[in-house]
Amino acid sequence: LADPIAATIDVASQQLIARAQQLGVETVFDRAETMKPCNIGAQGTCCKNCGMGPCRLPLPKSGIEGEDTRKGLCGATANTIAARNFIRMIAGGAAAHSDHGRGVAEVFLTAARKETNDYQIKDTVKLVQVAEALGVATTVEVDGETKDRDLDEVAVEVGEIAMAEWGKPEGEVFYLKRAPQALYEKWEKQGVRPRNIDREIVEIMHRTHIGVDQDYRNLMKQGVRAAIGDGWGGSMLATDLQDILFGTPYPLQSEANLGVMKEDHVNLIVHGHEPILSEMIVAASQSKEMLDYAKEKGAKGIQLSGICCTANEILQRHGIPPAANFLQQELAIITGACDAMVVDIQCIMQNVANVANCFHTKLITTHPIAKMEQENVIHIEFDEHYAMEDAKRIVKMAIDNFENRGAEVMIPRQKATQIAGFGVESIQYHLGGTFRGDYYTLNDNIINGRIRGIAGVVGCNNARTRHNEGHIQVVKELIKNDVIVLTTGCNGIACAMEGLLTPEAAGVYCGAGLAEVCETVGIPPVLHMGSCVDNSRILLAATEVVNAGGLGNDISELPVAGSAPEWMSEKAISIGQYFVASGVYTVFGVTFPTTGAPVFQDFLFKEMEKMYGGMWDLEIDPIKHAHKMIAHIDSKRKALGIDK
Ligand code: NFS
Repeated sequence: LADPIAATIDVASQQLIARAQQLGVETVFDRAETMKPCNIGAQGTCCKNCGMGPCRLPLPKSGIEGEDTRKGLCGATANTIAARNFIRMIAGGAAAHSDHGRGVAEVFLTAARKETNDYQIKDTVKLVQVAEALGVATTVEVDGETKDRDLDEVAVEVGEIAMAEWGKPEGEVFYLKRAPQALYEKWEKQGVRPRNIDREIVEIMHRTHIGVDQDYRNLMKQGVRAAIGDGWGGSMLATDLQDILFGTPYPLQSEANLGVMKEDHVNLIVHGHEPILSEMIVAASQSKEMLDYAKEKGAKGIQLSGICCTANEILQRHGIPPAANFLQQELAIITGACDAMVVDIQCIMQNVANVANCFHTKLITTHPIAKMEQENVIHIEFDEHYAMEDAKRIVKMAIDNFENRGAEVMIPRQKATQIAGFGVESIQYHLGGTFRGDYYTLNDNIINGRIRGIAGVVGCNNARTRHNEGHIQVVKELIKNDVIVLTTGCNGIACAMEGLLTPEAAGVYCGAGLAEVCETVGIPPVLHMGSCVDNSRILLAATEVVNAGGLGNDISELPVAGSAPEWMSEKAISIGQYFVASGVYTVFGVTFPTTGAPVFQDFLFKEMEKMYGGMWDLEIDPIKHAHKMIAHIDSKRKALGIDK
């Protein structure tokens, strides 16, 4: 069994891991003790792309002396195998983000065509911005006069053009042109501009089939192209269309951690990634009809909370608190107070079904592409045409289950206050110039050195390392050294639980320069930018910093760095790669899936910088991890001539 204290830094989680062990319920933390990863697979040098294998090419303990003669049956080298595996991970991650985006685009089009009453176009300012970025006209000439076009018409056209981004037969992804000109030109020169979102993912599957692409540089060229199609395509469209449908987030107050659950309330938890369903659940759970019904059933109210990126979506738009990040999903059920957990897609552990089976919790899958084999799982397929009806059915199921709770409820007390909901627009509001309406104040504070640089710290939890420890140590070390942090995903939830997402955290944890800026404008030193598809917000914020002037012509010239201290998903690899290809030095913690192919790894860690200005790195120690980022930030400051 796992040692609860060694498994996580979070006290609430420690209590619930111990609780699970008392009750004989197994969790991911225990499994991480009993099953260790395969050494060859972890190095990235196991090839199972055909039936002659798996061919296993581990790096000898003593390293390679002289020529590397390792080969698979077909002759594939360690470099080829690791590169194929790596870009298949990019394909998996890019597909996940982009297919989520496609789902949003479909609902968007349904709403634009007014085929549903449950979804409407909410943010027309963003609609016009997105229309312009997609080449949709927003004005018309009438009798020689320029007039605004009817927004309903614009919305339908935006929906149709957006949908085509996944599979259009010619041209390139529209949003590439939103990048700084110098970056766009780099992509052009390297031949990595994605033609459409789906094609680049399909081409990865083709090129990694046996006997196709056997040059790691050429394989990576395709990996980069698909990753750009994710960050500057599928993910960015997901964010934009979600903002138009559900509202662009603005800073708001909420809480985080398992202590947000309430014993005398119906606890309904939404887990997964798409806000399509969870937006409706928010509305349903706040409706008078459902609240009355909950009271009728003996509850004081309905406490909705979230896990993983669905949590971040409804946090940033409605202030609904996240109860947990990735590694705490089983623990939310072990409280004994989770009346229903509703899941859609991505990052849902199959074991939640086994845990739910030990309690009264109803586990409900909702997406046609994400079901579970266990018999206790209920499937309610969500249909956007009957969105509210479906949502009410789910909320009602949670309410009906309230009375079935066992006696043994244990909700930890721990929760923290947080301010979330930052984005390109709100950073402009808080850190823009009064008259200029751009990122002037932010740039000015970077130039004068109060803010040393900007870090994007994002990503998952990984059961192979102590839960949240890497996240918190990296972020604290950065802000201590005056680096402002932009966060998304499970890092955002970890920072919230630790109390880092409050303006008051500035005085406690920050260096003097960053503390002064945060206190003056009243923002936290760590700005929560949303879910993992919202990393696209970080790309656009970086572009705004370039456009505001004084810090070079490209993202690669900025004093910025990226990090995923506890990554585990394929999505993280795709995100890392589009940050690298956008010019950002990006450090991962825990492990890296190419260590068995040193030449290929060198290509990612060193040579890539010459091509894109950004490169990968691996640093397991969180403090060294942060200092590698700071050293990079300092080198960029020096190159800009702003080091004092
Ligand atoms: Ni991101 Fe979100 Fe968390 Fe990792 Fe999973 S929830 S999309 S993949 S585990 S950060």
